[in-house]
Amino acid sequence: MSFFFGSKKQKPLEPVSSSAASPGAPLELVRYSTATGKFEVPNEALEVLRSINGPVGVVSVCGRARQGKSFILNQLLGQSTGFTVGPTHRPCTKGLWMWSTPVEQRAPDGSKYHLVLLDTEGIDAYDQTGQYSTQIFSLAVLLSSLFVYNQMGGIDEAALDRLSLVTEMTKHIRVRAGSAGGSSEDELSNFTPSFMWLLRDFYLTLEEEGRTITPKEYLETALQPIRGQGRSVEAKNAIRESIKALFPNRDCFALKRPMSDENQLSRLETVPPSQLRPEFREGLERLTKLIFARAQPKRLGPQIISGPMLAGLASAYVEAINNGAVPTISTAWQGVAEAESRRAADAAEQAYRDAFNRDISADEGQLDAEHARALAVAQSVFNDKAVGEDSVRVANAKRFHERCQRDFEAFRKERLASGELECQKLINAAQAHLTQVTILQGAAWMLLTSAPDWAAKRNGLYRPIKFCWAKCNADSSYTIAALVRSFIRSAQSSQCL
Ligand SMILES: Nc1nc2c(ncn2[C@@H]2O[C@H](COP(=O)(O)OP(=O)(O)O)[C@@H](O)[C@H]2O)c(=O)[nH]1
Ligand SMILES: [Mg+2]
Repeated sequence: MSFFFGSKKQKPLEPVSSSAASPGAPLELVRYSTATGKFEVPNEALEVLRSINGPVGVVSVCGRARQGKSFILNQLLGQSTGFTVGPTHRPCTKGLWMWSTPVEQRAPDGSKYHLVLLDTEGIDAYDQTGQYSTQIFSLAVLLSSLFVYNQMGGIDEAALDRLSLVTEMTKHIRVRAGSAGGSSEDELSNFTPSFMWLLRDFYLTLEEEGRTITPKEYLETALQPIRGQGRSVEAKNAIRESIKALFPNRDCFALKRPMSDENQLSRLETVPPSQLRPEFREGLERLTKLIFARAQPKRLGPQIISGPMLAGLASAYVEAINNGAVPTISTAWQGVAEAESRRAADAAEQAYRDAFNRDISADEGQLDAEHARALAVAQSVFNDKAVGEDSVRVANAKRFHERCQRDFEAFRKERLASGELECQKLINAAQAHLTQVTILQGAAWMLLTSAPDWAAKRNGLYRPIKFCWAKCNADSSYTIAALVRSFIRSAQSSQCL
């Protein structure tokens, strides 16, 4: 599979803009039907994703319920109401939700890309089984380019233990079909998003041995293996290793408590931003910049993912889970590549039709040249859009070439036939013209030679003769009567008659 072995390290895109208030609404991307026990990807969300042409990044915020995930996403969107923020203990986000209007970003090179923001159901919501949480978590990881893991407070043993879901997840995702169980963390890490551990209501001073440390250093310290022996220590270290192996590109950010007043904390979405603590506002501003800078377009290996590809991946992963299978990245990608290459072939065929000049003359050489020109236009459209392995591309390129060739053959046949007809009509018209001219010339000659004193007036009649001669050569609709009239008029004006 060609995309698997490309280098993962790419020059990061640094967006130059962050979001202003973004109009739109929350839209269900992955819904769980309790009636069927299956996940669904509603069409409305798929259509929004399919409409995003070009690279797309995905920021998902995951973590326990009621810890301000939706609130922080709304802050990223620059609005107080957006994703539902709930004041009660009951979780209000089920499944995966996306913001209906992807946020437009611009890379330093001027190219545009879009960011999709994903809100996820709390992974420990009271009515879930462990497997369900892992599936939600896995889907968010598989679909994002930046995975924000949100939690209250610092990174302690309990917090790390909660992320044992990551180890679970590796059993629920496979890179390649055929490998029994899950894939190794190292192998999976080629496809995992950037990871940001977001700490909320963080009040600790980040210091180590008298030195101020960054949140990233704090995270790395927490991920150091702990000393000791026994199963419990091994399990704790296994979680640390899993996180490190799966998320080689990781960071941490600590946000202060937004307000001191407990009552207002539970309804933050109604509090005007100016009333939030200045240290929280300052942190929020830095966090927003950091998230938008880190949320690069999603990639699978060297392949940059577009909106339609993301829609295809979401459907493929959900379908695999519904079939009781482990979502397999290569299989999902293969399906997407096939669908995309088919779309590319259709687009190329349309481009051929649009480019082909049907007013071309019925000349074999010119027809062939026009076919080659339109085919080159179509090929470049295909090259731009087709993705995936060579075999998939070649098969679809062949399909559109054959269809264009068929189109061309039909057009050539029709054009040559109509060309022949046109030629016949021209020949007939020319023949009719010649006959008429011959008749007129004969009539003109008779007219002249029957004029009185023809020989005497020959010189004076020269101009009218020339005039009438030219007229009947040029215009086959010229009648003998008109010829006579124009000869007489011309001769009278030169006073020959
Ligand atoms: N203490 C505290 N509460 C917050 C914070 N952000 C939001 N909340 C409150 O936490 C509750 C749950 O917020 P919500 O965004 O719905 O949490 P979610 O379930 O994780 O999406 C709401 O009452 C918010 O007002 C925060 O940074 N700190
Ligand atoms: Mg929520």
